[in-house]
Amino acid sequence: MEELISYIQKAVLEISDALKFPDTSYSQNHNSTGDTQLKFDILSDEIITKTLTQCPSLKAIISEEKNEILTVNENAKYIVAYDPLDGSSLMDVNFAIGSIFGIYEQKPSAKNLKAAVYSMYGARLELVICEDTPKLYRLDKNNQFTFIKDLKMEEKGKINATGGTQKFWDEKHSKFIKSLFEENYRLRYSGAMVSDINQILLKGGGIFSYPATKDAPLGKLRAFFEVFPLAFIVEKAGGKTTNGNNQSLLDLEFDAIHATTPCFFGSKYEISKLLEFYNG
Ligand code: P6P
Repeated sequence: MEELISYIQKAVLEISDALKFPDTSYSQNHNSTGDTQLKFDILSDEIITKTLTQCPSLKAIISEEKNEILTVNENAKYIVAYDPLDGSSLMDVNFAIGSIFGIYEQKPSAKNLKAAVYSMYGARLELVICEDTPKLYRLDKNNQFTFIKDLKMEEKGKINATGGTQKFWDEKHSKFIKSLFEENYRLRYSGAMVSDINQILLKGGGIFSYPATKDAPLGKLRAFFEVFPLAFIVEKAGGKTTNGNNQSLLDLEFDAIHATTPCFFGSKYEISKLLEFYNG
């Protein structure tokens, strides 16, 4: 596992360097989810693929930017599912964005998730690496990742990150979101899931929601390389997750590698409150 994580660090460093002078234009291509690909989406996917395929313990790759699973070494142990540049549509406004990695043993399934990693390409380059405990690292002056602290979610927070187009929310979701604002929660939503959940983790609490909506009844966010890795990290930090009905996003099973799901990540108080609104 440590060897594979060191290859992820190498890829993240190369993406971070390339982001200093990026081409922010769009390609002519679309990914499996129908998103028009930025040239930098394709470049970051190429950087990760080129780097990770050098790792002897890599069995296969699942990527937001690849239609199919890419088998590398049938006899190796780990499958890595990644979003090479989550929030890439915000590159043109210079918002913080990141790469998300889920590391699965033998088979891509939430119960086989053994580690999750995400990077934050912001004012500083940071990494959160989670096997048993989410650990924050920061790139130092010697170009080394230095451990900063363990991440822990409090019982309750103040941040409300409200995804999805509001006019397409159903009534119970609108009532839930309104109830948090009536408790003085603050709206903190950038449009990059990894950055919005990173803020909730580092501020110690709150909720990120991307519900089923009339225009996305199965949700928008992808299970294997967005939802499961971040749910793994939030739960290891002491938070809770749900799809609006169950007790954990990590109980969900999907076959399609680009499957999406409604998803909620947060402190215990906010998730319990959501489940009351969602299930009467
Ligand atoms: P909306 C970015 O494209 C992304 O996949 C997530 O990072 C983000 O949370 C979501 O889509 C934003 O979607 O519909 O709010 O613009």
